[in-house]
Amino acid sequence: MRGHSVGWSVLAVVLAALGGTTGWAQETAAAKDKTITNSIGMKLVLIPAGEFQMGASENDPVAMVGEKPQHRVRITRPFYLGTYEVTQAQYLAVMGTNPSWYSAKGGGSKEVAGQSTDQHPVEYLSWYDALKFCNTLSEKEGLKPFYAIAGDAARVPDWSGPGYRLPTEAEWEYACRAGTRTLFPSGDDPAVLGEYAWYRDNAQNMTHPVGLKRPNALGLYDMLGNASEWCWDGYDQFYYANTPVDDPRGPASAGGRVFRGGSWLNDARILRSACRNRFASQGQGSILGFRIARGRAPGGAGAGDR
Ligand SMILES: [Ca+2]
Repeated sequence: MRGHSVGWSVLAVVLAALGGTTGWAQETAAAKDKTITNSIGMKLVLIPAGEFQMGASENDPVAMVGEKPQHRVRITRPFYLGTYEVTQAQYLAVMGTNPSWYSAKGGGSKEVAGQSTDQHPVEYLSWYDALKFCNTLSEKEGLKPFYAIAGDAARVPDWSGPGYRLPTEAEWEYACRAGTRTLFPSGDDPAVLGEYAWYRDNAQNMTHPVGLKRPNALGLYDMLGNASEWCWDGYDQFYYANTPVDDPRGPASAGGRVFRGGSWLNDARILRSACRNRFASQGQGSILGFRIARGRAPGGAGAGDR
């Protein structure tokens, strides 16, 4: 898998070689902080704070009602986001199970016969399963679990907590766009999507190992396509008309949870950066996985980094 982490490591070495002054040392530290690798080898990229135009523009002819109005959103705190979708091997390492449809024991075993699916995205897991993965991984690393889960209720006691979590829908779109305002992070032309994404035109009806396509400008792979990705937020198609500017986290109550990015199943229309989708929080699907996020401790990398 290609990765920005390699680039940053090289940069850090170069800076270290040139170093000696405080300025260089600080820059070296800053470069190293751009990616972190956690206890099970998951890489996360630092996403800087900033603002963007969320949602589809009025000129987008295929946008759905829930994608408008386009509106200004500020992400007020930097955060880390998984470089890749959570893989089947990582999910198995943390949870002891692999629910994936496209695995040797899954319903889609014929499609992936004869190949290891360790590096494929985990899928066929509910939104609650994704939250539980985050909490279990936090506990393994000695971090306070981010979510309080009781039966069908899940809440966030402290949004500044250090534990692993799902990105919010706004964080996801902000990271996906990586400064772009076009239909896709690669521009408006769907003809080049195959370089960046596994989707209907090239995926042959199944998931693929993460990280084989080109990343976006932030070094994030498979944001579009491969597995769709659960986000924290509940879905309300009218939410964009009343959303807060700063760090929106979805409506207080809603039917279903948001997932983003489109998948191996979908055509280019569903892979647009603005496209929203939803599914029951207890639902599972062979198109639907996730990537993890976590907060950034003041003055340094994520607390408890190793
Ligand atoms: Ca994806």
